[in-house]
Amino acid sequence: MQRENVNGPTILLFNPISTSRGKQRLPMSLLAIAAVIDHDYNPEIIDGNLIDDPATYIIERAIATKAKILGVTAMPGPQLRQAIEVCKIVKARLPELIIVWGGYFATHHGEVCLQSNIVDYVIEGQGEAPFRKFVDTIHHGGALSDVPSLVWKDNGIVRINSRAPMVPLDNLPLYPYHRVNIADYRGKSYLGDAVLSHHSSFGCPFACSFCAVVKLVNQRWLPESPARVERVIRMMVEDYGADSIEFHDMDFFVSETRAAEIAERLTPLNIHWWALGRVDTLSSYDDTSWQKIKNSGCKMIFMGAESGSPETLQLMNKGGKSNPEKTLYIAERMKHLGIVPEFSFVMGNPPDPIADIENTIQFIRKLKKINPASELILYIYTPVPHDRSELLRVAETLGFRFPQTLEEWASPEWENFAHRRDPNTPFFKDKARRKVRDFETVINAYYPTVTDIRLRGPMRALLKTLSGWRYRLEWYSWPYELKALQRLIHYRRPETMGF
Ligand code: B12
Ligand code: SF4
Repeated sequence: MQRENVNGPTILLFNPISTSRGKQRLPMSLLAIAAVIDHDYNPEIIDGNLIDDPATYIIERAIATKAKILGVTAMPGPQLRQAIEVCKIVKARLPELIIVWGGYFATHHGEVCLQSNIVDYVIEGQGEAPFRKFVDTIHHGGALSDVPSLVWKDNGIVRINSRAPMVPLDNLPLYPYHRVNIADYRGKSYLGDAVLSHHSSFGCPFACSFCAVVKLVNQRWLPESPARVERVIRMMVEDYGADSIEFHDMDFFVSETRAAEIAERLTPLNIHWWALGRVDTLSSYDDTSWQKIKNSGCKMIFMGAESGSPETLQLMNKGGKSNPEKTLYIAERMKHLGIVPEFSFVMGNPPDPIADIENTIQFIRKLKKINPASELILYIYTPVPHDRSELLRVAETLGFRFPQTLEEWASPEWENFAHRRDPNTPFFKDKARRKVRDFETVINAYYPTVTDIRLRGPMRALLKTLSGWRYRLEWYSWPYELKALQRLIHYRRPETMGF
């Protein structure tokens, strides 16, 4: 993580802890902003996933390098908790060090960040161009009012500068991978023994009511060209020893021509890969594209199925041509192709969460019958700031409010909220929560996940047998015996991936 200060002033960049040791992914948010300052400054990436006491380390490095700026990325949840804890300590010890936050949480809750007095500035949305301008302004002078996308305090008043125009990804420099130790980020999974990650497009053209991406990118989608994707992945394979790639794009498959060309270019690399897409987009892909995708080593695709009800999909503003029939169709199609579909559902939507859950449970049973290998990720509706969300409007009518301070965000209750599994919203009661979790326990036992690399044959069979009567009778309540067994086996369920 430490490098000689050869290029000019050091800028410290902090990625707070986001997962358990050994499962950390490349800190792409920071690599992206480091890329645009790499030549003229000396970005130093500090990863809370790799060190025990990041606050002390940051203070030491700031003193040693005389850094003026600490950039921090944060998603809601445990990553936010560490961001707050660490910045509090650092601010108290080094009040002159400028702390700037960016990423999902800061973009959604910029004013709350600034009111905390531990965050000096926030950069909203796509970070590269505004961050470069901000860093230059701090080091070489200029007006903060000229830094686009900046949220700042002007004599105590919070100002939000207009957003910077988004920059196409091919016009931005490649990530400076030499700023991290790649071996720290090569992990094992269902895909392979040396998995690295890449983000081959930024944004998404849709505006689903529950989705955090909308405020970040305002329905823009910026794809890397297939040639550049090939260049990066080739480097990961040939120089950094990857045998598989997770594409973390919000919506990898928006363009069929691009996806098919990327697939063709990846085929000679002999890797496995995984990416996220929409059910309706993928349903319209033709056989030739699917064959190319299959041949290139695609093993699994994550899709937001969201609901078994067309009315709820409409309330979610799922857009495009989404409907539950297409989910069933794509599950069948992927069975024949031998690519595992991973479906996420957003359950417990207002105004009638219990009816919504019941409906989606019935739909999931149908889906599993068609393709038992389908992975399931069951989320509970968790509001996000969103100007056009009908769901958020209904939730607010029912009493929902976001926290107004960083302290409140750091509380266990709001940390749970961020995990989207136990959000404790006013319209979502214990009964509904138990219903989802009990169903999940039974269905995960009845159809143990095929991607679990630690779950062996006899254990799969035992789980299936023990859960069989429950599944057949649709009796999901109090599945204590299954919970105990699952704890004992301790298998990796897909929802722990973090999407
Ligand atoms: C990789 C990833 C992870 C990784 C960890 C990443 C890390 N930083 O260590 C793992 C798998 C561990 C993970 C876990 C979780 N994640 Co996550 N994750 C992602 C994912 C897929 C990609 C993030 C990424 O690297 N993007 C690539 C970079 C280049 O883009 P970016 O982050 O947006 O960064 C740009 C700007 O935001 C900005 N920027 C970002 N940081 C900074 C900092 C500064 C200083 C500046 C100036 C600018 C800036 O500039 C960058 C370049 O333009 C996103 C979805 C997505 N595709 O974005 C979800 C996402 C961020 N995760 C999400 C969630 C909910 C989680 C979990 C809470 C899931 C769960 N249910 O448990 C967990 C918990 C994490 C924790 N412990 O706190 C949500 C956040 C929702 C929200 N309300 O904000 C997202 C949006 C997924 C989704 N569609 O809902 N995640
Ligand atoms: S849920 Fe998926 S399709 Fe909808 S806005 Fe978010 S990233 Fe786009």
